[in-house]
Amino acid sequence: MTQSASRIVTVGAAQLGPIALAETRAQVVERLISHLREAALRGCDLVVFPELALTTFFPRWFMEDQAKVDAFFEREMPGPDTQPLFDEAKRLGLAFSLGYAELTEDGGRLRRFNSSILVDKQGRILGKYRKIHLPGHAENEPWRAFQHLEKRYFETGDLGFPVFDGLGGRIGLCICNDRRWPETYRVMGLQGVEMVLLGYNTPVHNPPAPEHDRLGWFHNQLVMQAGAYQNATWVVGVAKAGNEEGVPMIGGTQIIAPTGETVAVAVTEEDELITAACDLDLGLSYKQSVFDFARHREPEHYRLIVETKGPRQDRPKAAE
Ligand code: CDV
Repeated sequence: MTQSASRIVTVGAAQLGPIALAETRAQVVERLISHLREAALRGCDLVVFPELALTTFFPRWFMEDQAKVDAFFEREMPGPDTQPLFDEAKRLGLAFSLGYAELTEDGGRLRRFNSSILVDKQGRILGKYRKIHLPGHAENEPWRAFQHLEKRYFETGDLGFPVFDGLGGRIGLCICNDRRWPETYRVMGLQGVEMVLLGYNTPVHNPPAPEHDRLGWFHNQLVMQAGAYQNATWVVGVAKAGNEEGVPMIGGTQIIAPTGETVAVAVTEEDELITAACDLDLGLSYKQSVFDFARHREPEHYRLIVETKGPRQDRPKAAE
């Protein structure tokens, strides 16, 4: 009997420690390249970098001068500062995903997104995702210890939750706050996703709800493990961690199997690479049994999910 080819993807989850405001793109790219070299030594196929991995997490500051804001954005990808990352990854034969702030011109209009790309081993961009769940607020809220102005600086992503064929499997991208929403994983699950790559910047302190602060690490793990298990997919969650410009952010970078189990986890809040050999077929038995969507889902009863944004006061009538 012929055996099917193995579908092992060795993944490096490349956690970053803090990026200082004063750090240049070239300095940050050097840090990313160090991760690539370590990943190649450890036999990786794919390296996953965090959300907004080229700069400090700038939505923590209220800025009125758009030129100052735009200094955190990339106008081309790769551009002069990021080309060395693409070149080194190609030389090492590594695919990677990278989060960055994207500034693009569309019909004469400037548009800004919190984006992530998947780059194949030949240095070609296989796919792009633009963050859909933008947390925080749009106006200055000086009562906060720090701001979270993603709703001011970015538009809601317009590419849906696409999945891409690559690395012998089906890869999905999402970003940070997206990981808290079951819809994110399910939309990708319905496209047969086998590995979800996501980066995050999650402050320990949540100004509107400080009672959540002690639970940040737990919630991080909870949502990613649930997303993995319920959709029979690998999930690779990668932090930018540590004390960045006075704001402590959680680590907890981890690689989660379709069983829902974490198989590798970072133990620092600094630049740290964790790796795992991920068998893309590990989700198959779940996709064919408890989570055989075609057999067991009942979408007729899930209508509210797409018909309503917030909770409704009027409750749909129960069937007679
Ligand atoms: N970058 C993020 O999206 N951060 C949010 C914080 C603000 C809660 C997160 O969901 O981790």
